[in-house]
Amino acid sequence: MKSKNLSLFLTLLIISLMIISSCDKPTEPPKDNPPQKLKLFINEFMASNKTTIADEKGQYDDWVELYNGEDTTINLGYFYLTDDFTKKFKWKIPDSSLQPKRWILIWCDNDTLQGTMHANFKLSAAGEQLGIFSRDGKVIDSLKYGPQKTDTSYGRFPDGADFWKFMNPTPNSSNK
Ligand SMILES: [Ca+2]
Ligand SMILES: [Ca+2]
Repeated sequence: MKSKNLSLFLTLLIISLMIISSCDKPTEPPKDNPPQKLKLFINEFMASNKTTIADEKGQYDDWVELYNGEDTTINLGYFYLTDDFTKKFKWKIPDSSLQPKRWILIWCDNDTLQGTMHANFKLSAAGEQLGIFSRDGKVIDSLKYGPQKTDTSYGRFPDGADFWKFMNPTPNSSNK
């Protein structure tokens, strides 16, 4: 009788410990916070440039302005620019540092031999798409745009904002 009581006691003790230990366990492993989106923006572009700004060869080509909205420098060499979302890695942006709250101009003239910041595609003034992708294929920024006006740019206002409008071009400077 005594040993029976002891075994009952031990059984109850084990069950109690199991319940307590299961209560201590977190119900699921802690999840990582979703990574914050990098503030690297397609900030302004011109798909029909006749007189606004010429490249190193004196050509009035299409251009895209990127903007670093972060407080730290971004190495652009981690990213790709494309006008076709089915080809995320269409053009690798060359290794270069973009300082915080600064801009950089990329010529979209499909003439990569003219310099480092010359992409291998042009922009369609009738409207198309533009995207920045990271090298692991994540979208950093993207937009689809409609028909464009000659020597009028289309950009975010203010820099890096969600709002887009046609504007007087400000290549390499703050959107107005
Ligand atoms: Ca050119
Ligand atoms: Ca600008």
